[in-house]
Amino acid sequence: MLSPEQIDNYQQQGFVLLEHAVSKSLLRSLTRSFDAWVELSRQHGGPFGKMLDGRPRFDVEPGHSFDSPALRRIAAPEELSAEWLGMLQQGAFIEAAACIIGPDIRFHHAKLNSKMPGSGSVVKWHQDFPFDPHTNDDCVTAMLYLDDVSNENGAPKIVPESHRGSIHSLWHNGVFIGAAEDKTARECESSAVECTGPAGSVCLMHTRALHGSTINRTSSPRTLFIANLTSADAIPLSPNPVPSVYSGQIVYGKDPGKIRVQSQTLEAPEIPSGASFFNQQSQQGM
Ligand SMILES: O=C(O)CCC(=O)C(=O)O
Repeated sequence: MLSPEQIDNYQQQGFVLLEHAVSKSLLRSLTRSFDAWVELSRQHGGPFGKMLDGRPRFDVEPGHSFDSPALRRIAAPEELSAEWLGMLQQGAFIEAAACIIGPDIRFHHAKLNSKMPGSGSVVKWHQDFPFDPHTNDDCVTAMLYLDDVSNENGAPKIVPESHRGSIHSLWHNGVFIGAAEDKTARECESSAVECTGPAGSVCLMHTRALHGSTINRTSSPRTLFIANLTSADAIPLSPNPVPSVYSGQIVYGKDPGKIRVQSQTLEAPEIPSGASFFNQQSQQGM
C-alpha cells in the first residue's frame, strides 16, 4: 500500500506520513474507546491500573482532576480490547509497517499518547532506539493519528535524515533523563519538520529518528496510537519499558528463526519507576 516514492521517502528522510490510512468508522470506534478511558480517568486522582510488570497502566499529568482530566498515556491498550489488538494483527496500520520492515514483523510494545486540551505535556527530543535497543535497527515507530494533528496541538516533530546519524545519549551526569542533551535539542529545533496530518493518518518513523513534540495549545485533544514494531529478526537487548503479553510475538508474516546482529555499542536504558517516560523526562541531569 505504500508507493515506491513513499518507501524511498522513509529511507531518505527517516519517516513518511500516509493520510487517510484507516477508515472513518474504525477511527470513530477507536476514538470512542479512548474517550471511555478519559471518562474512567476522572475517577482517579493519579496514575492508576496495572500493566504487566505492576506499574500503572494509565498515566496522568500533574494537575489531572475530575473536571480537567489530563490522561497522557495508556500502556499496552492491545491487552484491553480486541479492537486495539486487531490494529496490530491485520489492516492498513500493520500492512503499512510491513512495507517498511516486512515481510515479517515482531511486536515490541504499544501505547496511546494523548495531549488533552490545554495539556502541558512536552515530549523532549529523543530517539526511540536507545530506549528499546535491538540487535538491529530495522525497527519502526508507527503512529496512528486519532485526531487532526496540527502545529498548534503538538504534532510530532522529526529531524529529517537523523536516522542516519549517531545515537544520542539519554543519560546525563549519571541520570537517565530519556532526552538528548540541550545542544542537540537546539539543533533539532532548527531542523525538524512538523508531521501534521488529518485524523486517520499514519506516520511511520525510523527508530533512530530524532523527534519530540510540544504542548497542545488548542481546545481539542491530540491522541496518537503508537506501536513499536521490529523486523522479526531484531531481538530486544534490554527489558521492555511497556511490557505486554503480546511482546515478542510475530504479528505479521512468520518467524524467520534467525537473529540479525549489527555491530554497535549502546548504553543500557533504564525502565521508568513510574507509569511512563514522562517522569524520566521531567528530571534534570545532576
Ligand atoms: O506523543 C508524542 O508526541 C510522541 C511520543 C513519543 O515520542 C514517545 O512516546 O516515544
